[in-house]
Amino acid sequence: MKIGIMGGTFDPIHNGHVMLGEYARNLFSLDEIWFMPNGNPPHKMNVKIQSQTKHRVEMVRRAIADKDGFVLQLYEVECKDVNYSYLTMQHFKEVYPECEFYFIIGADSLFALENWVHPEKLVKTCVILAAYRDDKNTDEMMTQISYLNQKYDADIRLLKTPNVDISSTEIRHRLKNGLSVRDMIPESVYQYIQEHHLFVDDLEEMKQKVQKSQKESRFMHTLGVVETAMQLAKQYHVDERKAEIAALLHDCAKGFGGQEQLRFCQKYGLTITEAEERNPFLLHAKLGAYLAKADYGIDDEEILDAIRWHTTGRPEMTKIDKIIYIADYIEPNRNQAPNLDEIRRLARVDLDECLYTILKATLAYLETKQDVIDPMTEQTYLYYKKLLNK
Ligand code: DGI
Ligand code: FE
Ligand code: FE
Repeated sequence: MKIGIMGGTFDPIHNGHVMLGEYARNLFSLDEIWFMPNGNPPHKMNVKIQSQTKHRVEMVRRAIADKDGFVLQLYEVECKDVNYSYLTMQHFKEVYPECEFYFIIGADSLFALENWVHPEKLVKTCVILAAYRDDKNTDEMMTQISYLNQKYDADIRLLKTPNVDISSTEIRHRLKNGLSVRDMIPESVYQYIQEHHLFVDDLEEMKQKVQKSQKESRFMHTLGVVETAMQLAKQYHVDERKAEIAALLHDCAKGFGGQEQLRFCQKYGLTITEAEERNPFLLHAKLGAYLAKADYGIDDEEILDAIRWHTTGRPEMTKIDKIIYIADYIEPNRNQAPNLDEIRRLARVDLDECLYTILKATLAYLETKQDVIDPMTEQTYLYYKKLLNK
């Protein structure tokens, strides 16, 4: 058996990797290509590997699932020690003595090979295929290959590949910025990335930033809204990730006092209504939407709207608007409002009924307190009252 080894971080695996495997198999009549995601690559010890090993592995599994002779090799991932190629290959040689191995490397690695750990031991275990793009000058590579072959008594050969200009770094960058990567990765890998929200902005970072901006009790409330909103999103088939972000950021402007909020709104050119002037605390919703975009980099209008309308609501609320509005009211740390048990029950049964009940209770509460009633709260109430024939 002739076996090609394609090691890599595969973060994510892309069409260039798959194609390289195919070229190697065809040009050198290999029986199998082992795709081997690395666990602890020595040269990347300091670099944060972007997606967890589990995801890198699953993406490879999907990318090669329908390719004859392509095999997922988990040896390095399961190996607890740092992965040195010479050790991995010595292991394969020992376990599969009858196999001939072809270790596939890129052009860059060809020029770094001397700095690897024990290159002289590596070359004893396998043929090395140095991939180069056929639009590049080969002289330099040929010189390096002869040099290394002589120095180590190695069998290094050129592996001609077409010019596929794809890199995992660029794919991660494009995904982060919402650009298309569809012709750079297999469809199945794309689906997997979407399903698991890989390579999008790190929510942990966002969470820490919110935490820093809020008092502890407020942050506890925020986490309660996140949890509740995600449950509701799941039940009502709303994108859970969007609900999570909207919930996390819904009170992100709440750390500022009323006067500060007024000043910020003026500074950022946000309109201030009469009700908001009289009770600047109402501004934290629209200021929150502004900051979610400006400070937290959220562009999604559905998320921004859910934040913008979370205090007053609005007529014709979207499902995510409703979920944030309701979660804000019923999250587990809330215990003041009357009738909470009934409202919590309603949330699981009928979003509109629940919404209406909260609006009604809020207006009643504001009236007893003689507090400013934002016309939008009133309008929202009337809209849902009519809609539900109350
Ligand atoms: O920011 P939170 O305290 O988590 O929640 P929120 O943004 O929904 O604010 C809740 C308060 O908002 C609650 O005490 C009712 C009040 N509210 C809702 N509509 C109006 C309102 N307050 C005034 N003054 N006017 C309104 O129209
Ligand atoms: Fe709020
Ligand atoms: Fe809130």
